[in-house]
Amino acid sequence: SDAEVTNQIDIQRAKELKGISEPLVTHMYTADPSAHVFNGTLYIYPSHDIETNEPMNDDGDHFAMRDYHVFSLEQPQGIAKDHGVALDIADVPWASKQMWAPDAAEKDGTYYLYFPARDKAGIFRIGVASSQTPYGPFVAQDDYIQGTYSIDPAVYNDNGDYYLYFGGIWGGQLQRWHNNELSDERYPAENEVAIKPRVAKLTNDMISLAEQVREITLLDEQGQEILAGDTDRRFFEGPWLHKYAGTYYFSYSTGDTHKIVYATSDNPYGPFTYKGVILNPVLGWTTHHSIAQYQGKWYLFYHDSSLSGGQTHLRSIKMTELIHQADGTIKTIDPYEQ
Ligand code: FUB
Repeated sequence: SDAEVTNQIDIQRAKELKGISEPLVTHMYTADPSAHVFNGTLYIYPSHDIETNEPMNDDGDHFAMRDYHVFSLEQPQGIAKDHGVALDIADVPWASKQMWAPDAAEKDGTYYLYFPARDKAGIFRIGVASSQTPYGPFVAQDDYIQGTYSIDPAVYNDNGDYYLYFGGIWGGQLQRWHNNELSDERYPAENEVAIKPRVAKLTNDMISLAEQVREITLLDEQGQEILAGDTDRRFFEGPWLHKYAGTYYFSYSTGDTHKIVYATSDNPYGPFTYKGVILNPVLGWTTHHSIAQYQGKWYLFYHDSSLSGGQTHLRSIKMTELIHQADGTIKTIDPYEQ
């Protein structure tokens, strides 16, 4: 499969390439870093990668994670403090396996951890857990958030309105959802509009959807919707939203073309117009990021598989400065020195 081939190539490349930044955590494998600044401290909410006997396949069965740890940093690139287990799958009544990329949000002094996992029927759903501290431990709701599906939640706080972005194709199962109903697996043809990422506003209590899940339209520079065959630009997984100078930036992974790209809009629901590449491919099949401002500078949080010698399911989180240029575009980052 594509996953295996990429992994074999990467083991060779891992020995040769020098990263522009070092792993923030080295005593365990971590991935999918969602970063937020709470009370002046930088917190990172990553996946916790583990060794597994599961087969490596295009559904991502080899990503068999079972818990989350939260990390905090007192300065950029500083030592990441491990706050221990924040949530274990054994304490999530509805979940069966695969605790994938999480995110967190704060409201009125309570912290919420949003996370995907397969339910007992094997369908990915998004759950929520809460804590009185940013680092947990978090207590999960008994059931997943009704109306959610697929993976990779990212919550954006727009002056007190909280938007839940989510979705991922292939292993993330978005191709099984049509008009918010679970159905057969259907991919569009290459010349049809690509599968769209999703968004819904959260209720005031942060644990339910306040509206029907909406699809997010992604346009190219000519105002045409991005097509399924445009694999360098179409949405694959890992949505993230940030705002800069009044503009909403929607960024995501292109999956099998291994890039982090972005599109902009004047509305958090979109439509978003494609602008360019934020991060060139990293070692390992997956690429997954977040963007946050800390101590006056913007940073990209990302992962690669350099520490594990290129093993695709054993990743390490990193951070590097992200530059918004004068015209609002983001400077493309190459993760390895030339
Ligand atoms: O970490 C498991 C999955 O791999 C994430 O949910 C995806 O975004 C990809 O990084």
